[in-house]
Amino acid sequence: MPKLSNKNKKQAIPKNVEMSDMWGENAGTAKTDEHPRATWFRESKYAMFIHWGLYSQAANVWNGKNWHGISEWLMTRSKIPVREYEKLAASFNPVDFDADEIAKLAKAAGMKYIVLTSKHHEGFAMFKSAASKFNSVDATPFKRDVAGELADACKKHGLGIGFYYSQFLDWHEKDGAGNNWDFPEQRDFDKFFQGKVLPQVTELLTNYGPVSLIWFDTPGTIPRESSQELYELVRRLQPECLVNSRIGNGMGDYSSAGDQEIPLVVPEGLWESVDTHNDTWAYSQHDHNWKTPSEVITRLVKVVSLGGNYMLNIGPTGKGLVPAESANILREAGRWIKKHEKAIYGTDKSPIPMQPWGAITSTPGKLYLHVFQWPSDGKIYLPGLKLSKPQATIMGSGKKLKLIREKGIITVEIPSLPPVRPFTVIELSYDGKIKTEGSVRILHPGLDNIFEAPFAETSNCEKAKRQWMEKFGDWHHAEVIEKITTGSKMSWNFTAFRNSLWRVHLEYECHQETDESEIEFSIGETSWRFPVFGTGGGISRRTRFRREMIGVVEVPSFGEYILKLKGTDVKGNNQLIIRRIVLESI
Ligand code: H79
Repeated sequence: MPKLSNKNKKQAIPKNVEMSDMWGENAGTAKTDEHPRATWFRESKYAMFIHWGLYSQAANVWNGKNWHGISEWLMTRSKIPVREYEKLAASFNPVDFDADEIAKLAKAAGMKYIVLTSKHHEGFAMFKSAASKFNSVDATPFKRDVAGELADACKKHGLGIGFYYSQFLDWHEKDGAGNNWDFPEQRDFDKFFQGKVLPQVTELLTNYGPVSLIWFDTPGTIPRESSQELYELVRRLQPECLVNSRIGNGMGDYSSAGDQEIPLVVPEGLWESVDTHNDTWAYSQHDHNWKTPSEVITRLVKVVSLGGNYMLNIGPTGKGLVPAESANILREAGRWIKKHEKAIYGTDKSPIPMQPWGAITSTPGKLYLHVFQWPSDGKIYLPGLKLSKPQATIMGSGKKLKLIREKGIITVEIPSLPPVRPFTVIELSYDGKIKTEGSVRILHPGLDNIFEAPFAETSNCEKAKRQWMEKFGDWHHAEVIEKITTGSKMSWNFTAFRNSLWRVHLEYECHQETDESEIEFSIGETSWRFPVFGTGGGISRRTRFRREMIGVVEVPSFGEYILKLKGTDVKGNNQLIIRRIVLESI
């Protein structure tokens, strides 16, 4: 064990650990763009997360009962006693595990680094550890060092390697946080921290060559001194190793968004989104809800267009195999990514927010237009941008596209059908520097035009984030406007090209006591009032947005407009939240 600089007071963690900081989101976090590995991180864009441990063998079934949701939490859900859980180790023999195959899969998928759960909350180390015999070498018939094999395979294939390490929750240890069914008594967190966490993190950073990053998780109520000590340990052992924000207490070199969260607005500093492929991180026998290749690509590109990295998870089985559907989907997405690598790796964020047709990535002198919705009017508009000598081609074929200026807005003329499936990317070159000016939102004919909460101007109400679970531990996130009362105002500016007709939908959640509250909608001279209805939210604690049609509006002619919503008679106390308004082309 290393000599520790900080003096450590005994830290008692309360019996019922309140997860006050699940994801380190209370952090000030991660503004170190000067980190030695910052450029590598920023350019990599796409990574593989692997959740693999004893829970993979149980596959979300215990004593014949199926659990749904995140399967690495099985031990707490079934309140499995430590002694019984340890039997999973005694039969853990994933003979099909092949680190080389997994590295090859990551390569084929287009991923640049791999992060393995070296120890999840269950407390089992997937590496040889002198600090705890509860590890893949000493406690199993398998007797292999998974972290080591994967680190070697990554090195061989030119991939980065990172280790997930759960530094606060540890259900195997009396003094780790979280296990109240075996260990109801007061715990001595620092004893666990000094005796297991620091030594194991030391092992990870000593025995496997250069480690690209350490991915801590679920800081909960970890003491500030512990986060600090951990951070200093990493810095000392491997100065180039990146640390994510879930180390807790506002520390870390980059920030991880919430589980499965893809933000709408560019976060500060270096950042990433982490995502499940289905609705669990670790393998579950009965979860087949895979994101399709198109969804994987869309989510990756959205994140990259906001300047972040996308880390997508796989959950190998108890035998060490990646589920075939998951692997095939990743490879399929990878084929598209390979053809469009210039539009992804090493790119920077978009100069304007998401457009109705898709998202933009950029490099100096180029914009890459990733078209998710192919417009039926044969045009892609680029509102708010001024470019000198722009030229457009289709990525792949190099076919030139005509560019025109329509009412001062750069417009790309596109063929009637997308030439590349599932998505076509248009490469737009220009001279000199990009300039942004004027409205970045235009009503795009033939498409759904979405007015999202974070882009509204508001008064007497507030922008906020909501998160909830669908299946257990399967997080969903929404950005909304809350604290809406009588007199609240929300507005969005936009440009319209010509006379056009739109169906208006409102996506909101409204509790029963606020049922039949009244809101006013207006665009230009047109306005009307409409009721909102209880959506049933709050009963199951899951947010249940409802997308309700509220009318049809005519936008008279070319010009600048403001879409406004106003609370005219809102009952209840903060019981209505608005997520977005959608103008659907008629
Ligand atoms: O490793 C994956 C998850 O197991 C881990 N993060 C990802 C990357 C994770 N651990 N905890 N959490 C995510 C969030 C914890 C949420 C909680 Fe709960 C809400 C803990 C207590 C209430 C969900 C519901 C878990 C237990 C009950």
